[in-house]
Amino acid sequence: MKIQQEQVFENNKKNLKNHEESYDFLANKLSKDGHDVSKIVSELSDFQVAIPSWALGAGGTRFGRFSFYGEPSSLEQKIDDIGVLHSLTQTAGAVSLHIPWDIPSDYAAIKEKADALNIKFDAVNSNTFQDQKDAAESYKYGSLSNTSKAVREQAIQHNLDVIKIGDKLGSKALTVWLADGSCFPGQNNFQTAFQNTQDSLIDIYKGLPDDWKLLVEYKPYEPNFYSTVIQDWGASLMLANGCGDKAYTLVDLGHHLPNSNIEQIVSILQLKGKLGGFHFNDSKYGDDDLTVGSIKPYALFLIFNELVYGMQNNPQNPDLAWMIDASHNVKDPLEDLIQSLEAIQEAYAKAMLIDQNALKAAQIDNDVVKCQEILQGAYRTDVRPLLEKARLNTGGALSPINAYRELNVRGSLISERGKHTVATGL
Ligand code: PSV
Ligand code: MN
Ligand code: MN
Repeated sequence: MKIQQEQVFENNKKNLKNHEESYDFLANKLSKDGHDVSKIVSELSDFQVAIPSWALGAGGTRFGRFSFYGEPSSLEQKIDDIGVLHSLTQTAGAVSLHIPWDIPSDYAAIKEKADALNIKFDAVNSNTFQDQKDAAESYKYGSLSNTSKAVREQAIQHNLDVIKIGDKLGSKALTVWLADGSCFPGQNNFQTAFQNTQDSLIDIYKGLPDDWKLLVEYKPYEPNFYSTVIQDWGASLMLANGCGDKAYTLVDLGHHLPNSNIEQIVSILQLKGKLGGFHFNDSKYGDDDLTVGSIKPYALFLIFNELVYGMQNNPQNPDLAWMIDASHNVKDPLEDLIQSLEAIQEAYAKAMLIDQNALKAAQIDNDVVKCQEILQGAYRTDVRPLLEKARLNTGGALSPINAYRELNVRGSLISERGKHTVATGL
């Protein structure tokens, strides 16, 4: 299944007039308010988010999994699906692979396919949270933190292998997320587990090519429910600092205890030049991995406010690796990803409308009411015509969800691949 540019163009026709009217109205108003509208639109067109290979099939819980049919069952098919997303949204120009779920059988062919669809290989993810077939050692009691040297060595070697795989594809970052921790008090010595993890990460870091980054992802709980070795941004930052300049903290929105102030974490990490990457999703309770912006869109906007501020004011912080890390049980995964991409773009566009100078002046005056008015004024603006314009300028669909349905993408995938397919991954 490949969407032709011509199909998108035809599909846009019927909505073009409506779009032009709403865009002109909004652009006029924003220009009068002093915004550089074409700059905002081109920033939106440039903003690309990696799609994780494991989000293309229906998710599941430990209680069950309900297929959406026509799911990709090979890496080639996963790249094809991202091609569909990218044709419609022009925002999904990258893929993030999870190894060993996505080991390419033919590197040249995979690269060629991704190139043809304009898809880059973003951060590669290692997996030491599952035992692999025929592996000598088990990760049941941890990987990089394990008390057994043999287990730690196997996990280190896996990460070095993942770097090699990513290198062949053009990736420039390794993301490490560990399930390591303990389920019961007394099970682990916290200090030993942390020190083992640091030493193991340093060994991995030594194998990192010069132009690569090591992204250390944190998460407070699950699958371990008493303690997790890399539980929060502080632990991640300590470990990154212990490795060196090419190691950074990765923030996954779902990896915080309820009510954590994620925007503040993001802000301070950028100040210290240590925010390396981002996993977008949304949640009500824990690591729910729901569609981005579906539960707390205002929190997402506040995070983007800090990200925009950091991108403008913190040259010490590198460009970020953006990725969606969502998956659930009840939506067509491609529709879910389209909605997530739209929510990310919307939050980004609204954050770009914040008058940073006026906000700074109001902060200095301690005009608390004005500060809130400035933020919420931007948040309440319906920026969707700007997103439409950004997509239109780059050959995307005015309404990706409607186009996806009208072009019967899922139906075509089912007739190509069959009904009972299973995507590799969780
Ligand atoms: C863990 O919950 C996580 O967020 C990590 O990023 C993993 O790599 C990903 O989910 C997929 O399991
Ligand atoms: Mn994640
Ligand atoms: Mn997660």
